[in-house]
Amino acid sequence: DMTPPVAAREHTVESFTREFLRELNFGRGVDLDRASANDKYMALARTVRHYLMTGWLETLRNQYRDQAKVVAYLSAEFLLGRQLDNNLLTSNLEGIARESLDQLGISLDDLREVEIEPGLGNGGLGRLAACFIDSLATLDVPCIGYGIRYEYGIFKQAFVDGHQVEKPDTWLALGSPWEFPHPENAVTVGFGGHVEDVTDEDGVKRRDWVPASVVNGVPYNYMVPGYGTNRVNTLRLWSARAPKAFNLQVFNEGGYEEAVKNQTFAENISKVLYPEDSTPQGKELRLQQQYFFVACSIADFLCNVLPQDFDLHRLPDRITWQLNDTHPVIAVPELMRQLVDLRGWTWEDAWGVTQKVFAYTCHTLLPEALEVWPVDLLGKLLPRHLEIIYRINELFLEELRDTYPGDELKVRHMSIIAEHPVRAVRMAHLATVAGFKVNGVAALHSELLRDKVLSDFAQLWPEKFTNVTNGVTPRRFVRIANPSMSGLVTEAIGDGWIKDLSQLSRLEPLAEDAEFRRRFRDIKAANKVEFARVLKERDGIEIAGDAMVDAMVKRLHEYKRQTLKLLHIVSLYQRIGSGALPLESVTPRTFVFGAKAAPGYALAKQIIALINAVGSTINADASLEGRLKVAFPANYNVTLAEKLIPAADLSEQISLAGKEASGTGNMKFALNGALTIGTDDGANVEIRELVGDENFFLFGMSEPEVADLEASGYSPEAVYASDPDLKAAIDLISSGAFSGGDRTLHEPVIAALLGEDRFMALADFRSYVDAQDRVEAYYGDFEAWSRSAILNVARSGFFSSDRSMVDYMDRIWGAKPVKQNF
Ligand code: 26M
Repeated sequence: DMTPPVAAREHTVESFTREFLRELNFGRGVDLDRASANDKYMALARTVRHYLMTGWLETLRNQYRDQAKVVAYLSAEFLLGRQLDNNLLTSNLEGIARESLDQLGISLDDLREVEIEPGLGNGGLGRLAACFIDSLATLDVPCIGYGIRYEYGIFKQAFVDGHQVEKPDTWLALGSPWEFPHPENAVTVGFGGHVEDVTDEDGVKRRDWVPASVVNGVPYNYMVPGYGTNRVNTLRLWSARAPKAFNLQVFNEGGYEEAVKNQTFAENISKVLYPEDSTPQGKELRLQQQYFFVACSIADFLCNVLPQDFDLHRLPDRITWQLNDTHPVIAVPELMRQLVDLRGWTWEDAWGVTQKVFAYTCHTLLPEALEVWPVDLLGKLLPRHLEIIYRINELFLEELRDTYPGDELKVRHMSIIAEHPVRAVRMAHLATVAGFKVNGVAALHSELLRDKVLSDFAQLWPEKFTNVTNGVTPRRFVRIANPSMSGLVTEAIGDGWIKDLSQLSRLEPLAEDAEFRRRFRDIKAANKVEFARVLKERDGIEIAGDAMVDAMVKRLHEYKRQTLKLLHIVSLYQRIGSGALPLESVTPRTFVFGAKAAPGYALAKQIIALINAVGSTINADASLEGRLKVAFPANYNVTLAEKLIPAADLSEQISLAGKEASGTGNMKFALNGALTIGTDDGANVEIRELVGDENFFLFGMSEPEVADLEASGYSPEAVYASDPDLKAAIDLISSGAFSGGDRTLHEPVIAALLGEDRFMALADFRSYVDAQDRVEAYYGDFEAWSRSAILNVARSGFFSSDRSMVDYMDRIWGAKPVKQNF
């Protein structure tokens, strides 16, 4: 009998309490009256996971039985956020757990706060991966997420005198109740060494990689439960360990130092998440991480997930490896090595299969964000893989020269190998050559990929290129984060929207219903009070409970233009101070910022310091009577997002057009009834198209206008000189008004804006301030604003990651849902 102790059906308060106390006593070894908050949280988490176990086991059993096509989502990042709430929702246990804990005198909400979120990602790309696996489970699609179990996730941000300080994220300090380690299934991965020619017994010659060191990958499995289905997929994150046997051998040869070194080498690999999300640093350890998790994942799928006797020629029927950006692209030569070197396949057979199993998602348009690996580094770490890449390139260039005879310039541009400034592998080219599909993450982004960044490839293989607009999971970002609005929506249209977000369109007529608008407003107001409470408790920040909440939350990067929003705030402050703007006419507003800067990105850190400096000055200025507040809570993360987004009125999506691939925060805000002020960039384009011009504040240059201005020569100095408000705002910063009279402190930020202003913040300033004036006027008409807010919700169903997954299935994977019976 394979039935776990708690069957899925057995949902009663009594059985839940029994399980919970068992976990407390036998799992934690404590009595209820002596249990710490962590004990209770752990016992609760383990109780909840029991209820999901039947579905997980069933899913695994069926995977063997059905041999259905599986999506393997390969991603260096999964930014999961807290697990308890999601698992309570999918197991349908929230009500029962609350009542059970109530009876025991425990508050469920207190225990929720104990969980430290797994922050195993930087931002958009990592969070997208988490939304996608949630949606695939909900849609009953077989999927395995493969990634890295970083011991330290994205750093914990603190502010010291307004400057960012990074602290280690010790998310595992108290252990995680959600992971299932399987050291007995460890996979071995090689690094370094050399390649030899060998001839085996049958006289067949092959290349044999002899690594200098080996590392074990220990899989940690996590449940990925679907909502409203009993499917529970798996997220498998790899943790690096030194192999005992290897060390023993070295020890016996007297190499104590060597053995310890290898131990350190091995365990460093999954130690820490790299916090850069836009300019890859080309660090050796990063490449080790990439190869480590990819090699573990491929070996795992070929040897453990597929049946022993599986004919790998049929691999394309069983799997698509979806490459989340170029970070896992080393999987391409790794699969070739598995087939050619380890299984003796011909190059042609192996390449034929390889080209049918990989698909590549690109997440950027910034040239400096495209990963390249110097061949010196790659060849030292993965000598055989470099050979394979060279061979792939050789054959590819041959094909190119056939197609474009005499066009050596084109051949050089398209080559997988760059020659300058150093010889290096262009990972995006490798992914595009090997992948059977390449997709961008929003309509505009995919267009620009096709017509600009990868235009040569799109010309050669037009059918390879496609778009899948990103989405977000409505479970976490609506149902869980905004329970009150969810209740109202469900009362109006039933609860079908949670699994089919297009049903939100049925709310449209209610935008005209005054009573519905009032209730919708009341909920937003209550969410603001709750957000204010959280800010007070979490950060000691005091904000008005009823001011407009104007939020810009995303990684700090020049292209996203946090400086543009800051210039608007400074300009308001300056105009109020000068008497140009009467204080009574200004709507009370809280400007919320949340942003981490990559530790090595000096200018980004200076921008953070400037935002904090402006914030302190404004917040301390009694003459403003509290009408303007700047709230910049440190360490913005998924947990805080779930509190902020439901409270927001205005969503700032103000990147320079043509730079933000998609954005996904924009979708979360719209779905929670915030209006967007934004440029015609990324998924903003699609949001505006769907919600309507009247319900969106568009400003700034369009992408073609940006390109024109770039071509004709852009002078930020000239813009500064010609706009008195802009000049006054910048001069106020330069005067030392926000730095106790120090005129040098914020100089680098000002110099970057007046010097090059690479992302044309000054060029869009006037248009932005005008749009903010429209915001201000519209907000005063609260009935009109509420109508627009409701229409944003009603018309944003498209941005469910469930829809994204259906698009991936149709356009790329050819995978299908596999329903299982309860
Ligand atoms: C690469 C190499 C070495 C170290 C780190 C990296 C790296 C890590 C994360 C590079 C980029 C990373 O993330 C980029 C990212 O988050 N892109 C965003 O992806 C979102 C989902 O598609 C989009 O919505 C955003 O527009 C895009 O900026």
